[in-house]
Amino acid sequence: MDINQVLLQRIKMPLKSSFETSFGKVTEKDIIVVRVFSEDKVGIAESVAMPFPIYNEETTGTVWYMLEHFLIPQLLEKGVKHPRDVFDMFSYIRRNNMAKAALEMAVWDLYSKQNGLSLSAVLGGTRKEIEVGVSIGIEDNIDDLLIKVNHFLNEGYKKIKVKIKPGWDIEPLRAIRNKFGDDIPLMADANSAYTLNDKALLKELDTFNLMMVEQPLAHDDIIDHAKLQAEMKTPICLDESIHSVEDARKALEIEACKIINIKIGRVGGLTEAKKIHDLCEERDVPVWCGGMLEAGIGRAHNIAIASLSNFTIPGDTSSSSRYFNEDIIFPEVTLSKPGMISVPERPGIGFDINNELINKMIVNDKTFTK
Ligand code: OSB
Ligand code: MG
Repeated sequence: MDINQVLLQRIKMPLKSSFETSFGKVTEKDIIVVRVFSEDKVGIAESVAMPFPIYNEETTGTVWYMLEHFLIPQLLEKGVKHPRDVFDMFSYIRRNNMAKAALEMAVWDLYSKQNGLSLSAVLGGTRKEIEVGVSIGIEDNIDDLLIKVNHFLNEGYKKIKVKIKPGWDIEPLRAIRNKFGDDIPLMADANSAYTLNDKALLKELDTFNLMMVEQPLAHDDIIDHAKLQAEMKTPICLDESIHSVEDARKALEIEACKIINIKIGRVGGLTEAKKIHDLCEERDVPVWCGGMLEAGIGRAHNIAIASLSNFTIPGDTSSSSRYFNEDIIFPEVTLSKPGMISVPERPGIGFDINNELINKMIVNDKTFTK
């Protein structure tokens, strides 16, 4: 593929409002924009790690370190024939999936552009439009939460996901059901805030007709999730526990979940994300594309993977305006109709880059050449 240069730009982007989960609060987006250059084309991606190691073990800083010291030198030295080779090339390096993914996703975009095809087409996507939902953080009070739910339902979002934690679980869910009825598509994400000692409370979630409960138990567990799933009617969806297609296979084998949230960064890139998608499709297990509060470039990659056939549940990819006053792509991600985003048909990710805005927000950059 003739990759001769890589550019990293670390940028800090203001979020419209802070986003709180059971593990903490994010107040700004701290990302690395990765560009891989060949003779006449540029592939692009953004890192999804958080600034602190609270969702997984990675941070924006560790992603930069891994890219600079291990991943980029190797890619420039060895080169690849196809983007799927990137994952294999890095497989001897343990974990650091978000760092690997940031580079691999840029190579996929480059490959699509070199072949004049959309990223969706190159990945085997079949949808022209994807169904999307929205994720709502832990709010200060129930009234604020209900205002947000109302707002996003009016925009047509097809899934309302609310963050829960001990002390903010039954009450907010009950308030939403009381106000908006039993039919709105609702789910809860606990980000590992509970243990099996909370079984009685978790079983009470069965009374809310939720689409699923996401990652109720430990981030590194599948055994207790299997025990819980055996006693709960509500499907469990795993997020944090699944880092690879092998993790997915094992979780499904012991029935630790009935649904998988696929995040490209968490699993080390688009190649592995597609493998998990394919495995789940074979086994009739639905998947959806999770979010990491991505800026536009990350959203574009999510839209491409979510166009694959087994992404049958609306994902977390909302419009750019959900989190940002101004996004780093043109056009920004918007809903093509209520609750839908259209999949771009142009080559690569299908969006242009707002370099002027990126340049205003750079805190560090570095060019690597062969
Ligand atoms: O658990 O899905 C999660 C954001 C940051 C880290 C973890 C998660 C989330 C979200 C946000 O739920 C989803 C989005 O991008 O809108
Ligand atoms: Mg989650």
